[in-house]
Amino acid sequence: MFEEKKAEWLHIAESLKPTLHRETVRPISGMPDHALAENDQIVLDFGNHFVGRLTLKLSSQGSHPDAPVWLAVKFCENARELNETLDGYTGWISKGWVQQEQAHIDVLPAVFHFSRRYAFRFVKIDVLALSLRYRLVIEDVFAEVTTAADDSVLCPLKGDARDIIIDRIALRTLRNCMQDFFEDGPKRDRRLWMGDLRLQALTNSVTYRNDALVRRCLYLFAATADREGRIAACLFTEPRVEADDTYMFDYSLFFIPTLLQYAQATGDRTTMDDLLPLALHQLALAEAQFDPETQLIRDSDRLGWCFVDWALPLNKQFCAQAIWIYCARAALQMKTDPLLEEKVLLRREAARKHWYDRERRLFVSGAERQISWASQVWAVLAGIAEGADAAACLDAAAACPDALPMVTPYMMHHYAEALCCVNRKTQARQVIRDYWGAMADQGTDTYWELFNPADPDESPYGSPVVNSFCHAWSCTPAWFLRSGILEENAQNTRA
Ligand code: RAM
Repeated sequence: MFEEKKAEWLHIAESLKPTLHRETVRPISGMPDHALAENDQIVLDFGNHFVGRLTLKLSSQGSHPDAPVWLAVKFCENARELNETLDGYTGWISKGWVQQEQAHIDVLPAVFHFSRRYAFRFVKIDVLALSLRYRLVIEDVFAEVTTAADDSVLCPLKGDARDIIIDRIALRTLRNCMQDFFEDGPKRDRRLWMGDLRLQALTNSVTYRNDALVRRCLYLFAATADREGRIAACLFTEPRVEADDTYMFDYSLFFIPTLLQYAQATGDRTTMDDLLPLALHQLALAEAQFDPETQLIRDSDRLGWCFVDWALPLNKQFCAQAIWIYCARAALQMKTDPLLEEKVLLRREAARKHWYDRERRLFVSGAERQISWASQVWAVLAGIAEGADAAACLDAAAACPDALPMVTPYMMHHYAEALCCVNRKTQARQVIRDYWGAMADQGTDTYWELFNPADPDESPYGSPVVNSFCHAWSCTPAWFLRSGILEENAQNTRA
């Protein structure tokens, strides 16, 4: 499907590759004022989170160096990573993501460039070996850092001091994920993920306004749809543009609201019209997942069949139905379709009939009738819960100690947005101040992939050493604070 369009779509995507803004930055503290001996350690602080490549300018003191310099260099997004080690690592994703390497430098003086790009605020250098006859002089350390975001287009946020801090960190998060495309995290996975793109594009629309980058990413996804026309959950751009062989029910469908959002933010109808058939095709592909009798989505035990949140025990059946409805509604905003409209109503009713627990006033999911926060949030966002029921299901989750909690800033975004939908603006603001504010209170420059205030070691990967601490999907406080959605009289829903 769409095979004849893909070369052209790829061409458009590549023509929109950004010219990155480059800057040279130096540490604000930690530069040694003396020559280093074997086993010495320094920690350089660059004063903010950056993405780029490091250079060391080195020389020696004493006799002519008669042995190589052997250094261990660790790049850390935040201070907690400085003391983490890989000893006993049992996580299930590659420890290759941990930002550390060793270097041997045979000849001094030397200008040593690290070829790999890193995401960091701190750089820790351990002198593993010199010889007794000379010492190492660190003459200069600098990094060439990059972003596709133009800081000069930003307007300062006015108002509450805490909100200003929360916004600043959100902007930094988005900015540093904006490279050749919208990366999910510049430490890890450095990939274009649909779920992350949707929230990045949203925040970009009220901040950096790099609409061309959003358009590029839409075309990258379009160009890499598989033979059936299914959009992948994520894609690589190196060594060539290629979809990952990972497909998620929700991430494929989110191409639809991401396209709508882009069209609404830019008024670019040409792109919308060009990509709309592919967007609508995602709904057609999703049909196979529905039971035509009940109009309910079939559950699946395939790990990651539908993402929703990084909570492994979460049953996704209800959320998947809600996300289908949410995306179908976004499609209807781009193209009228009476049949689709009817299907939305049927599936909404089916969801209410099978999964609404009238006594408790909340939605359950799966054969075990699991109660989760995620189900209530998506019930609201999809309009399955309406009127007084909508706020009631969010309250019911809060009142139910067994409700499966939310894990990621990604899910918390949806919760705050659901609160706006039910006109709980003050509460939404408080969620942002409490949740993202708690990360800010820890002195972070960028927001994280995972944050559980009750468990700082929370990681879906088995160890926090591979967590990403500048993660795209947590940049949305800047959208909440700048779009006006938190204002009492603002429109409560969007695609
Ligand atoms: C992780 C990444 C990414 C996310 C996927 C589903 O691998 O953090 O951001 O979208 O999960």
